[in-house]
Amino acid sequence: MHATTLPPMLTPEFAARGCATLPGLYGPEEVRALLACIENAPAASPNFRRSQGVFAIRNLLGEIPALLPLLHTAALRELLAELFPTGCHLTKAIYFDKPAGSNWLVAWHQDLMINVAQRADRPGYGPWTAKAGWVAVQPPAAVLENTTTIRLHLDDCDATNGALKVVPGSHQRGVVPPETITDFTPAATVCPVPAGGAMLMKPLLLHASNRSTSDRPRRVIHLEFSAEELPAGLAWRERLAMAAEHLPR
Ligand SMILES: O=C(O)CCC(=O)C(=O)O
Repeated sequence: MHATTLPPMLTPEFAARGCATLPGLYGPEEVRALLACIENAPAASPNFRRSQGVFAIRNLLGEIPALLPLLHTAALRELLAELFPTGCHLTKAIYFDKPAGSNWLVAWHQDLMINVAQRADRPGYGPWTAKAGWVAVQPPAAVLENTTTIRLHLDDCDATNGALKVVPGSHQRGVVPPETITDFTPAATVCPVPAGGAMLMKPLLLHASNRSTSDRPRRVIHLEFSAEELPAGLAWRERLAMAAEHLPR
């Protein structure tokens, strides 16, 4: 088991910038085990989506439950305890493989929508979308502010193979109207992350990623955690308690 402690400056840096890089959250053996588990999964469901530019698995832990004990290491538990002292739950998990030379680019945006089990109109919730059986809604900003994304990198990642570009501090600007995003992007910076490392990110942080010009893949497990509870009648579609029994002995 590989364990790491949180650098003391990570929490204030993360709060101010809306992102932080944590190298070495997982060790090389742990990364190999995660990759093997994904590669050996039967890719039968429509949640496995392969195109020329990207291979994505939605509802990752629902599709491949064997990943959970591999992901939920003591190092992750320690990190979550630091980020969410009163506890949290997982609200979303996706796998993204941006293969070598991929043309897939992601335009500047904030992560404004959450996936819920079903529509239930509640004050502050909207707009709604429903696509291919997935219902999503924009929650009040407080829900997004109390959510943290942990992007676990399974390959060394830099500007050539699709490292995220972000605008540090933009998570403090609320929902940014799309037509004003270009006012912010001159301050953008690239976030390289070594294999086994994690990028922490607030959903309201403006982010984007380029096409790959590399011969290396960029495989990422994207996990979202929140301490918020949704109002009665609404539930995160992938909600998963981070229970102690998932921890390795
Ligand atoms: O992985 C990427 O390159 C972009 C993903 C992204 O922007 C997102 O999940 O919101």
